[in-house]
Amino acid sequence: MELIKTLPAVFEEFSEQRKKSFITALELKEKGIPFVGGFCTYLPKEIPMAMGACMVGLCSKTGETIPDAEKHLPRNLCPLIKSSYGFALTDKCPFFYFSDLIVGETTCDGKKKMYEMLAEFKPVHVMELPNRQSEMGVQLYKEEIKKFKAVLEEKFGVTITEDDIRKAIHTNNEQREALKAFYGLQKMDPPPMGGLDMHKVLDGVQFRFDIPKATEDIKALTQKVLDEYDPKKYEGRKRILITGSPIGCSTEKIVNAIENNGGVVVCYENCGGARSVDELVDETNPDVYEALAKRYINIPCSCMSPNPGRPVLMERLLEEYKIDGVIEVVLQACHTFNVESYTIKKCVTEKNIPYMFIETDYSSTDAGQVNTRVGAFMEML
Ligand code: BJ8
Repeated sequence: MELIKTLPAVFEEFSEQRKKSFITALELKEKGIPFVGGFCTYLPKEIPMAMGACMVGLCSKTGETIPDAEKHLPRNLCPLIKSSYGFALTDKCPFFYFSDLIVGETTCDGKKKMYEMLAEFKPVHVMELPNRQSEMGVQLYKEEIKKFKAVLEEKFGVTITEDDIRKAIHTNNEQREALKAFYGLQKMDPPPMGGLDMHKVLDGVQFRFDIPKATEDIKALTQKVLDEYDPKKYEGRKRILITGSPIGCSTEKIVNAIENNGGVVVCYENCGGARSVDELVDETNPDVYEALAKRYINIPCSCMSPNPGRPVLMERLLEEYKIDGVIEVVLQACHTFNVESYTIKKCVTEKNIPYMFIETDYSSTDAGQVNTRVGAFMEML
């Protein structure tokens, strides 16, 4: 990344990353580099990366293929699931096409059933993720991670050593540290950037295949944001934390509603933000599989039952980012986050911080309504 570029141009570059990476992916495929596609933060990406494969996220973020998906799937299903399936069905997403193997995981019911259907026309391996963060859960997931390694070794005719895994853990930990330092800039008061710019980076980095280079670019960007800090830009704005389901293309709709009404998004607790980045893999644990299992099963997603880590993370973020208001955004038919919103609301309001719940989907039909509701919420702060 050339640092001569302006800050908006650098943010835009991250935003364009997904599209740009189609060409890079094609070049890498032509060189014989395997591609492994995934849907979830619980997927231990260090295992495919340890064999030199590229990991790519397949969670779709636009509603474009939902009508195709609804030919097979019920209409009243989470848009993330429908749209991801739709992209696979229509082969409109090059990453589905490039993926030599698609890896699912037993998180929510809708996804689990979708994987069964996906396996009828794509090569799919499903990891059995225990839904309980217990010692037994860690042991079960450790065995699943070993099984995943064996599946990759057999499919690609390679051997994945513990040393390879250790290196991949280190590389990814370095990137997690860099990302945390980047989004941690928003602890500043006033914050140095808007929520959409922060999102462009967090989202775009998932489509960078050269992890060390991407990490260097994030570090350089962090420094650049600091160097160009203008406290006046977001002065006096209410500091908002977004939590809930991963919201894909709805991010723009929600963040615009917040930032056009006197707020600024300073923290994302959802996947793509702190939930998926916050914890590192313990590099001192001599058992790499156990280190991975512990780190991944600890992710505080609502598919865990119970899920004590989410209120703990939330309380820490509320304090560190000096949050004035929390907006929970849940995708239509996402039952686990919908039910858990009761606990999250309680955790937030007990700290005397206002909380708002929005249920939405990938369409823009509710943009006006969202804007009105968010506007009223912001006025109340
Ligand atoms: S770790 S948040 S990426 S499961 S698909 S649960 S929106 S109904 S995506 Fe997720 Fe992994 Fe958890 Fe993160 Fe709801 Fe839709 Fe299910 Fe979803």
